[in-house]
Amino acid sequence: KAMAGKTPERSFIMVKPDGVQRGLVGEIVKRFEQRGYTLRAMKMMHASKPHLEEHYKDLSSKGFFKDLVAYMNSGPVVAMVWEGKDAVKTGRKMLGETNPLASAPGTIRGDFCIEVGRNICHGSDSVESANREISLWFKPEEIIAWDPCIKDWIQ
Ligand code: 3AN
Repeated sequence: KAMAGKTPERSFIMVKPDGVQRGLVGEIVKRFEQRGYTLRAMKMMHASKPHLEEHYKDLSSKGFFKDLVAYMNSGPVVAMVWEGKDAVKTGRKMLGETNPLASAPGTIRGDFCIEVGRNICHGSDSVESANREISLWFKPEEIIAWDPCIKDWIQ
């Protein structure tokens, strides 16, 4: 098996409030499933402003920070942990660029949005961020160990 002996990488992927309101949860989940990633955790929640400020603390000096937190607090999000080979970098590729106008067609943002402040999804930008974000959004017992046998075919 390709994965034998290796700890598979995990990324924190989130459908933002606009993605939830536009009915794109299934579309985003579908793309990670069909690419071959394994879903380890998923929950819908209406995140508090302090929680979102912690999530985006690296951006706290930016002019758009307050609007970003208000947007993310405007409705429920769907938080997920996806696992598999190169999950962080490939997850970002699947999402597209931060600015949807720079995102290639075929990416999630390149197919579904045009506005940087309404870019429908989030993906961790490094393995370190992924670990930090996963422990911010999920308790250890919410991350489910299971073994989809299909991974023998796709990983
Ligand atoms: P990404 O979401 O691609 O990791 P970050 O972490 O730089 O990008 O930005 C986090 C979020 O902040 C973006 N998803 C977007 O919603 C918002 N954002 C980033 N840059 C801008 C900007 N120039 N104007 C408004 N919002 C922005």
